[in-house]
Amino acid sequence: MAIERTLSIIKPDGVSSGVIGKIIGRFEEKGLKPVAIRMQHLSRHEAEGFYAVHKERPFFKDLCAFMTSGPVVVMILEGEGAVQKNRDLMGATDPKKAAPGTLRADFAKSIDANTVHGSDSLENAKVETAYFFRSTEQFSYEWKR
Ligand code: IDP
Ligand code: MG
Repeated sequence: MAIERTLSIIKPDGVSSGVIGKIIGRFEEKGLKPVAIRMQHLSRHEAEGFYAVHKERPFFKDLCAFMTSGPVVVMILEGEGAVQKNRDLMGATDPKKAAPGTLRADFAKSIDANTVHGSDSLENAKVETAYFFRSTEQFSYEWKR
């Protein structure tokens, strides 16, 4: 499988409940390496731009309000099949439906406060990683391979 890059966000609930380290630990255990990372309090403009694909959905306003309610951790994860691997580790959008052992089953409180974001396709991963990080902010493990 190809080496991919995907965007992960630890949402405000994950940050405030003190599980940043546990979440990143799970990624690293499964071979997803952070190659860019930053803590940031999103502005409304930044959140609305990021979630623009959902702007017609009924939950858009609440989603943007939640995502700007406190700091988040944005990061790029690199690894074999990183896009799908990250989605598998996250679990279903609604934590009540997320499989046991997934991040959302273990840490999320509700469908709004569902702890993590992950790109849902390689195409979206390219757009989303570029939304938050310039190429000069992305580390490369090339020299180790
Ligand atoms: P995903 O995060 O699992 O990819 P999306 O469908 O892309 O799910 O939705 C983006 C985010 O919007 C979700 O993570 C969740 O926080 C929120 N969301 C999605 N559907 C609902 C809903 O029906 N009610 C409230 N919030 C929702
Ligand atoms: Mg999504």
